[in-house]
Amino acid sequence: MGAAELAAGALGRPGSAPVLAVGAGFVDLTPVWLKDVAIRRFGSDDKTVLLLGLAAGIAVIAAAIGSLSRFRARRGLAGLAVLGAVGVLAALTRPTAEPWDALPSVVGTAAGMAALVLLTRTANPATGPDAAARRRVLLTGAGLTVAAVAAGAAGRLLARRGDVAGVRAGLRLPPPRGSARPVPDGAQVRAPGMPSFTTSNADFYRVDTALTLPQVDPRDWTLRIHGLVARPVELSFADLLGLPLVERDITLACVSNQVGGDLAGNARWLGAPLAGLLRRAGVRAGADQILSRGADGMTLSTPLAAVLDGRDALVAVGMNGEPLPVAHGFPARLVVPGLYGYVSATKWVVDLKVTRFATDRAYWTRRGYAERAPVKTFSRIDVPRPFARVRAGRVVVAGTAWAQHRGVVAVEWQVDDGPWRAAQLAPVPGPDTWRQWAAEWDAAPGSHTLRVRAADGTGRTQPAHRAPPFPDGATGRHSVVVTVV
Ligand SMILES: Nc1nc2c(c(=O)[nH]1)N[C@H]1C(S)=C(S)[C@@H](COP(=O)(O)O)O[C@H]1N2
Ligand SMILES: [Mo]
Repeated sequence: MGAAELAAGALGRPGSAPVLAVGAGFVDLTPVWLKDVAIRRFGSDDKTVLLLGLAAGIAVIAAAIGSLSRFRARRGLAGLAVLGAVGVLAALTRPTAEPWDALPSVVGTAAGMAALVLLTRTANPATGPDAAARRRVLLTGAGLTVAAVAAGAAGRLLARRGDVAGVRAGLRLPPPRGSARPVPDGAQVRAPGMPSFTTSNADFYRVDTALTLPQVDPRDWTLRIHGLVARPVELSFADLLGLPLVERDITLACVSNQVGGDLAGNARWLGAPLAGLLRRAGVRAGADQILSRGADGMTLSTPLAAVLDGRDALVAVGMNGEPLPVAHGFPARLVVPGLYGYVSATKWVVDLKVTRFATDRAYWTRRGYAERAPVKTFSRIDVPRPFARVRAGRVVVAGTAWAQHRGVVAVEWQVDDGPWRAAQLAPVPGPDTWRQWAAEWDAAPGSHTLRVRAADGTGRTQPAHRAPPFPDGATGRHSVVVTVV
């Protein structure tokens, strides 16, 4: 594994290292129910958990190969060859694969075989095993371990040559031509425990399938717009920054978000209006989908009608006054208000194909997720926290609601099975952000259930029916049990 890491680092293709390639293949093969379990249980740590699991699995297999080799080295060599073949297969089947991505697994397998032969030779000298042989095995093993760790570390260091953090830090974005409506005073409900109206880049949720973050240098970046268009367009990053950029507050939400969940964030995005770029390319009749692709090979399908209906769909380059963080799509991503991330928010975007739903399917829609996935009206109680103990008397109940692009027009809350009461709505810059709400509760001692529901700009109230995130977003009302003392 160390030798393979070194090879991957030397190639400048960190994702071709066998552990990462196999992990990425694993992500693609994971059934949606297991993916939802993983996101629910581990959230943004899902990737770490997967890699730790893989490492443990490899350790067990390696131990098995080791004991197989005690009497017949050939069996161990065969075992290693199988492991290597899995690595090669995984590396070559990545959507971004190049033929030489097979190399790290080949190098790793060769190094593993050499190490195994060396160890078995040391263990079984012609004279038969003795105390001296045992000492030699331990020394050889220790030496090989040191070499492996050093190779792995060197590989990681080499891989960092491709990091774009430095380029990003040196980048200056132009100011917006159209600035965002200011966030109104009072958008932030001031109660301890309330999330910030604008989510900082550091706190912004992250959901993607990328085990290694794509390192896309803006100097090499291009965005191609092609397919059912009259004039295909190809933009460099400088071209993009030369367009009139606008700044908008938009709340992004993930379809995997559960009732009461926090897979959503609100940021101020700086970007070029996507509709203008499509008009420049000249969308041809019959098209109804934009199939976008990220540098990670991910594909997303977005209904063309939503992008062209006048909403602020952006090719975003900035997030909260900075270039996009690498984890959030540097140097450019899509943001479309009102649609779940998996049908709109392509990070590291490099390609837009104007096409038809009947012709092309994207990563998640191929796995059964809905093609049309407007964000469902959602409301959440943020304070008090679940199972909090609060003092009887005046208690602040507050939270967050969203119905992007339709807007939240009412939030109601309920204690136990009592009447629904209107909560106070905080002001918002527009219908594309989430909206905070608050109410005052005269709490009587005992255990109580607080419940919330929101209504959107179309007049519809969030349904009580509980549905899981698959295939087009969870429904149900959030409730919190608290103890009043
Ligand atoms: N290239 C790429 N873009 C992607 C994804 C991905 O896996 N790869 N995931 C999508 C999903 S499911 C969501 S919810 C949003 C999340 O954006 P964030 O990580 O910036 O919050 O990105 C979307 N864009
Ligand atoms: Mo998502």
